[in-house]
Amino acid sequence: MRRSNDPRLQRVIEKVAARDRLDFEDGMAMLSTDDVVGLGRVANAEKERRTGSFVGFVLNRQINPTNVCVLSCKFCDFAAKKTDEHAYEMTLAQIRERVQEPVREVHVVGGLHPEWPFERYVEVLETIREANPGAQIKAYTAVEIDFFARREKISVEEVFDRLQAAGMVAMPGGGAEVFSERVRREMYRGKIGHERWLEIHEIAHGRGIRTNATLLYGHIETYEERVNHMLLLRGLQDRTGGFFSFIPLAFQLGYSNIAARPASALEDLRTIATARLLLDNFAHIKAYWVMLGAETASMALQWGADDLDGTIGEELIAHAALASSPASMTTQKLTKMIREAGRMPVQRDAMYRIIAVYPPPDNTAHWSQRMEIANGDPIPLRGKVAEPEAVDVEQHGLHTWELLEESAREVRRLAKSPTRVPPGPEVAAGVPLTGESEVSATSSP
Ligand code: V47
Repeated sequence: MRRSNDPRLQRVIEKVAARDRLDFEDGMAMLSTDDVVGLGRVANAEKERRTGSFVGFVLNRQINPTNVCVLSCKFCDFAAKKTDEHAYEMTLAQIRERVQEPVREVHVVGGLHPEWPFERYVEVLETIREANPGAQIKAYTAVEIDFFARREKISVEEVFDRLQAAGMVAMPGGGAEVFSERVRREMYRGKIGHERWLEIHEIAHGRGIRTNATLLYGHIETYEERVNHMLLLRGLQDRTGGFFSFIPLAFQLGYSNIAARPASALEDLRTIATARLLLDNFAHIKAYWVMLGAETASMALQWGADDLDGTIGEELIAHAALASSPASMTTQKLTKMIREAGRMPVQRDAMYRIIAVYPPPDNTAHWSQRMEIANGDPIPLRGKVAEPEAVDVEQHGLHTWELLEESAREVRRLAKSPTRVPPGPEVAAGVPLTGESEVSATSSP
């Protein structure tokens, strides 16, 4: 590994080479280094050691059943009070309609409605499961779980019993914000603190529910608070191993007047790379394109990230805060972003199982010069999830994340053989999906 002119980063490089665990000081050195390229080189090497050249994405939909919320977090432009003009409550029929497309994952998160009984939140999951039995439901943040338990005067375990019975299989990582009492008091006083957030995830892990973790950065938090946040997550992961992925969420300014300007692309890349190296027990680091924007998210795939999240359908939280990214992506756009970063796209499910790999086609033109991609028009994918040129990894026993260079070579070899995903209504991994509609692009509102 090349030497860095920054002596503190050089120490990190040597520790990573010796496989010594990084500490608080190393976290601070990474977040504050001017040698962003040197930092990216180490984080990238670590990413490649774990997942080779592969980068994951999922065909998913985000459902935000209501924005009505008892909380008044200063940073949140999504939440509304019941009488606000922009307040909304989705009906179960609307939810049913929104999840009928052939997706692998439905991500559910919304407001803490003062009048909705817990049963209503349970019905949301039942409706999704009934409408699309092939989709895996990743539902409700620790903040919502705590709200349900307090509202119903039942334990967190009982909340999980009901949600799991209704179809929940994984939990998203939202609501973590920054693990700092100072920031909580200043920005989201009414919301649970980090101890309760970690406790709820620990209970989930104890029940075999896998979860994610987020960090909201780029507002009033300090570098010390960011590093502490990551170290607290690492501590829980040491005990449970229940986290799938870490997702740094770049703060969108919206109407909040909290920060003068959004985090720069360099700041985003430093944060992603720091997470990859400090969170040595997290399998995946997600570059969430909705908050980062497509360009920075693509670059993050060379700075330690190995996942882009998904197609989404219609994103409301960041877009309420004026995010300039599109509200959804097609498979074509996601695979283009991944390929432009020199990576091989891997379609995964909500449980991070690999469904299909998209090897490079026999085409020497650069991705951005290929017309059908440059135009960004979706190629219709009626009723199927994997494109015909994807390799059916299940068929070849490659559905594992131990995808190092050898398996990348194997995928390239298979790509030249005739055993591709057959076109048709079934998806590669054999789980039947309902719905016939196109996986289409939606531009931002
Ligand atoms: O909890 C709210 C954050 C989160 C803003 O687990 C904001 O796979 C930036 O958690 N700017 C919801 N962020 C989104 C989330 C998530 C997203 C993608 C994948 C997963 C996963 C989880 O968004 C909230 C809050 O922390 N948020 N407002 C804002 N203005």
